[in-house]
Amino acid sequence: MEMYETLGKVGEGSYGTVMKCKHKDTGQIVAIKIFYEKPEKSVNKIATREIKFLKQFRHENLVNLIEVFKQKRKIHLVFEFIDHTILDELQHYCHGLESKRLRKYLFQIIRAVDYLHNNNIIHRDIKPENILVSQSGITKLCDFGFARTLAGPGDIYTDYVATRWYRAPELVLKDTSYGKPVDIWALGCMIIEMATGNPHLPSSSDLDLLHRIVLKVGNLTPHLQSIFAKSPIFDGVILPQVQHPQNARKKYPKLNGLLADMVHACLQIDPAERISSHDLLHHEYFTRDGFVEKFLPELRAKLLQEAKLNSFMKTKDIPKENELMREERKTNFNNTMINNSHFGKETEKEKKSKDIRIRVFKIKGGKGDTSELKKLEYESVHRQQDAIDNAHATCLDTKPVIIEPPNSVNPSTNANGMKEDSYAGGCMIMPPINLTNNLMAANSNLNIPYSNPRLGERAKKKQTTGQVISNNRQEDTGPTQGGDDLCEERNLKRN
Ligand code: 38R
Repeated sequence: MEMYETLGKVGEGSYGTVMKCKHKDTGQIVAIKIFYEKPEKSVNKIATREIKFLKQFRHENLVNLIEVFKQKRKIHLVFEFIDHTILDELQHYCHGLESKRLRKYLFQIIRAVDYLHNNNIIHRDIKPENILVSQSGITKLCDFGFARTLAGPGDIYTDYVATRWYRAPELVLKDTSYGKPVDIWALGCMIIEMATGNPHLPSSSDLDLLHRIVLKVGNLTPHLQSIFAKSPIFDGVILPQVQHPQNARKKYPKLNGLLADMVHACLQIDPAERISSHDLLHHEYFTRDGFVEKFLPELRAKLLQEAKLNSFMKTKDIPKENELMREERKTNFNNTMINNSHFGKETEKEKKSKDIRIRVFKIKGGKGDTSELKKLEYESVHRQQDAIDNAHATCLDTKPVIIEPPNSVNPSTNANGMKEDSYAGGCMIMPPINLTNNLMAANSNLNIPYSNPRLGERAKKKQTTGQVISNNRQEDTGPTQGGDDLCEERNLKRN
């Protein structure tokens, strides 16, 4: 941490805090996720799970892990810093995102989900807070603390609690055989929110959520209904039977027709009937008017530009990185393409600075929580640019880069394979990954008014860098808010 200057806090959750920091030597701006040091295993479990996923998977629409270290017994994950989140944009554009921008974001978000699903990973906490957006409009899925490999036949998932508003009915009812469709449901909820500015199923308890699902989406399937009837949590509660329009466009009249079709395909009560990420990517919403053909080269160009900009900013002897930073702040939300043509050719030094290294620190005194960190060492060094290039080459079908330890034994390590010196080496290039948290109990009653936690967040979040942003949208933090008033309310708070 001595190597970094702290610029401020950008996030806080049950896992710990996220700080925006600047590397003292290179000037690189990073986001450091600092996990709480907790006697309970849960935080370390989330951290090691996140590291494990980040180690294995790399994609241009997943956030990149730069390094991992432990200091004062706390696990630190150092990520590339990405400008803002979708939630920030929704707070800015309170009636939803403009349709062209929306389509570009959704395409990238679904690409990331498709990549995970192709690798049998479910994210389990897709929500606006977990989608980062760069200034040039590249989106990156983050927070892999809840991500997990798909269970095999007969395997049962252990309990976890995703953010309530985006939770699929089978999760609320604790059906143990859920899978990829839970991410598709969350996507459906998030798409509506991104298009309209209003969360689709804001809810204050599990029962409240189920009630809203039945009112706004559809009646439970017989299987889910039988779990509901047997559940002691919902003892004596009867859910209404509701008639819903069969037609997607009637059901979601505020959405563009093709987007309504897509959302309808995501928000099916029966998980087996939900659309797959693959079919989403090939949905007419994206294929119409040559969008994919036009957007893929644009995305590729943006990625290259950002890679160049990164290496440019990391090169300490390039003058006035601060001007770039200032520019970065000025163009916040502008989403304009950065013109990089003046950057010229990369030097070898610049190229080198693209390597992402995992520095494994010697861990003293930690008990039982270090095994995953230890495994991080002996990883070979890859070039990030290579990964970017590979990703470009395969575009819609990027395969994960699994980083295998080389066979040779590094003489500077101890018996456990741990580096004796911090910063001694143990470098590797990292892929991206993510996860989130949100452990709220589920008791409730239908009459608990829903309050919009965003208002609480907004009150905490200030315009300048380095202010607290709470991402917990499950908290009941204030007075009842109704859908369309939220925007006005938010703007009143803003002004
Ligand atoms: C920002 C910008 C503004 N707010 N994050 C992803 C890492 C990251 C975050 N890289 N760049 C950012 N940029 C941990 C925020 N807030 C934020 C976003 C996501 C806070 C927490 C999380 C969830 C992963 C997590 C930092 N983890």
